[in-house]
Amino acid sequence: MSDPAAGGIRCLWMRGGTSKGAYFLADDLPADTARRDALLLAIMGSPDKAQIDGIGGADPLTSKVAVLGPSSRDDADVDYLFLQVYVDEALVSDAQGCGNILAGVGPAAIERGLVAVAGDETPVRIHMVNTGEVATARVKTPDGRVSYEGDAAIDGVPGSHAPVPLMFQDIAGSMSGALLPTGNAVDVIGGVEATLIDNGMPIVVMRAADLGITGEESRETLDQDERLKARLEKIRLEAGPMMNLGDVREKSVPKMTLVSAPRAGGTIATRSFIPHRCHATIGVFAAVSVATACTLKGTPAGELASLPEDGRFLVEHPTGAAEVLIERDETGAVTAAGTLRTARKLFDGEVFPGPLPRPS
Ligand code: NQM
Repeated sequence: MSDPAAGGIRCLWMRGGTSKGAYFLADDLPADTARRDALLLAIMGSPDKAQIDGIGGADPLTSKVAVLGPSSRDDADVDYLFLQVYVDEALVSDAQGCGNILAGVGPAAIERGLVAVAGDETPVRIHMVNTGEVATARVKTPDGRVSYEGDAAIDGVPGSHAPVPLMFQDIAGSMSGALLPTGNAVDVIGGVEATLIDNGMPIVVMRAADLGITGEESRETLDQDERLKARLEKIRLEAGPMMNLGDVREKSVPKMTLVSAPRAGGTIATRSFIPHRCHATIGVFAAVSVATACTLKGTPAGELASLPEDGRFLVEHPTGAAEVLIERDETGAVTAAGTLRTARKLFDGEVFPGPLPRPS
């Protein structure tokens, strides 16, 4: 591993979907979790609202880390551990995965020589260490190297880029053990009807109207609504143990998703809290989980959704919509899911952490 005292640490800074993060090889970071987390906090500049002394972007969506290594299992090519580095708390959490940062993992694994190019398009099977599941990404590799250029556009990211399709299987109960961890499609918490669901990401789905908002508000408006956020946090702390996630005070799951009827021809409209700030768009696995909730009759999302005939669920969010592909069996149960993302290498070099906290 590179010695932080001696200099920089090898780092790829990439946009993955609508997030941004630092991609490291596991071998370039301390093996000891406490030392690794202290180093990542120093690299990002946390805890500090502005992350002024680090490379973090002062937003949970740009304070993310991917740790890559050779696959520890036969059915995958690369191991990917996701870490959320909190912005204004000295916390690094592995209690969730991230489907947006996942979009950069295939390209990064090829850039770092963990996966060999296999023609004009290279499939990369990614073991998502946080949840134990495998995703397949298809990466454009003309001329023997990763190409980031292309015609694919996703809402929340300006311009167009090379497509990175992602496919998932068996993601139900990724962190909660079951698609519906309480066994119910609807629970009532703090007087609010909620679907506690996990199809890749544990989320709590509630009607926006039941929380006193329309569901059309901007991210900025919702971020300033301290009363709403306090109410959501109270519900979240109750939902955590119900979803087999234990005490979630220091965890970034479950996410809180407020739904309303679609307004732009999509399936459902969402405002997603991750969990203490409103998402500028919506997380990939959160979108898959909401889309799955839309298929459950008699639930807040099921009642508001306008279901597509062709399996292409458009999950509306504050800056557009995310498309989720859902396959269902004859009983209507969701069997597979996928999405289209893009990713881009922003820089490749060495990062220099600020002073590390003294070990206690
Ligand atoms: O749900 C943000 C993001 C995410 C996670 C978050 C994500 C997912 O947009 O799979 O992508 O929910 O904290 O990067």
